[in-house]
Amino acid sequence: MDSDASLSEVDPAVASLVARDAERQRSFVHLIASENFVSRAVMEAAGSVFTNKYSEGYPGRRYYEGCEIVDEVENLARDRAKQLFGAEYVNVQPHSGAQANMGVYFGLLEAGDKILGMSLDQGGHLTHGSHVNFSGILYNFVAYGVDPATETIDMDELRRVAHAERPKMIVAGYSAYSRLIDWRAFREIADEVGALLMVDAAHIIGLVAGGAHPNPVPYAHVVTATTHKAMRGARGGLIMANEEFGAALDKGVFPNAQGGPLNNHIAGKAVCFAEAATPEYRAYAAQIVSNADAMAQTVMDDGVRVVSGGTDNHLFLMDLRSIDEDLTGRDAARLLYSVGVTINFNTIPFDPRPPYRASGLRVGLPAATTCGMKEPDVAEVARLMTRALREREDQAALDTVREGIASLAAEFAPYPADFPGHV
Ligand code: DSN
Repeated sequence: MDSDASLSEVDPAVASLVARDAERQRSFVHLIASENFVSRAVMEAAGSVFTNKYSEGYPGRRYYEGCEIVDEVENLARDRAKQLFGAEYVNVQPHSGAQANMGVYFGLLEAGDKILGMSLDQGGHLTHGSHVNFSGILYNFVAYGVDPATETIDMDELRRVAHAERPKMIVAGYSAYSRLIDWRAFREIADEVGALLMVDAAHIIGLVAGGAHPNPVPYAHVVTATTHKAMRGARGGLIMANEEFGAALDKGVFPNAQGGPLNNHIAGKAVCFAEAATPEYRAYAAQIVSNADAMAQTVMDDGVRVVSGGTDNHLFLMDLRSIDEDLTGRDAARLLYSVGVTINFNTIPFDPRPPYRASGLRVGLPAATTCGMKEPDVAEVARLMTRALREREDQAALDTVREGIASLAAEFAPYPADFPGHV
């Protein structure tokens, strides 16, 4: 093997796919709430020689020799996260948010235990009890949702369900919920029924790191998160808790849920925790929230219904039925992709349509904000999007929208044109 040869020399097919996706990333306006653009520093760490090392176990207790340096990088990542979020215990080994949640359930619960979680169609996550996911297969999930009138969590109803069901765990934290969450109230309810409170903060952890959303760590027994959404780090998961749960959570992740950690990604997590501790990142987190609010206000001014009437965080949900009863989320997302916007369709609370068609679009601002967009820019994107959706039969209108989006994408590109897409 010629280990010095470049990707394009060794494998032109893969090199060309990387280049094409780099070009796709540069050419669109990106509004998928869970995506972002990492720094070159994060990409270098995630693409580093740490990918070569096996290290089952934890720092100081490994099943392989030669782990003294990965011990240092894992300790560095853990210490930085502890400092950033005020956590006593941190586990940076989960490969993803789903694996982090699996590690918690395996570590703190028995199969068959009852858990209260928000249903997927109202804003929850696959790993909060969906019947097609390990969580719904192995555990006895009882679903809670949002209030039909306010489309926000009704804490009185949650308390009633918790007292009636007496779950072992309550899961808070969502994938498509645009309002602040009252962590203290959740903890009070959990304490009243003797349940553990798990907060899945995957979507909002970057806002928490930047001081733009209340921190769940002081209230929850355990917090899970991902590092690649608004957090803007290498792909992966994270668990935080008080020290008393540390041994059980360590075991829940390894050996219960996973084998060898992805040390290159742990290095990339360490870098993003350092980046998130800077004043620039705090400004970034505040700008995400401000951009989301500006964009939601603009689409509402344009006559589009936004679930719960707005947003306090990085995302919001558009109810497409307010544009046209027959317009599905899937068709709207495809149309917007054709004019240069990446976005995902999503169910809205009490959606009459199934998830693969859905009646909503989930609009997220972390990636566009990384690209430097401010309130007037995202308002312009919002106007172009609603125009495309309303005038979707009019080719000339769609061409005008496409030109407008292309010009914004060029002005606010995530990486320079000569950026190779890998390092
Ligand atoms: N798939 C992620 C999201 O888009 O929210 C959650 O895992």
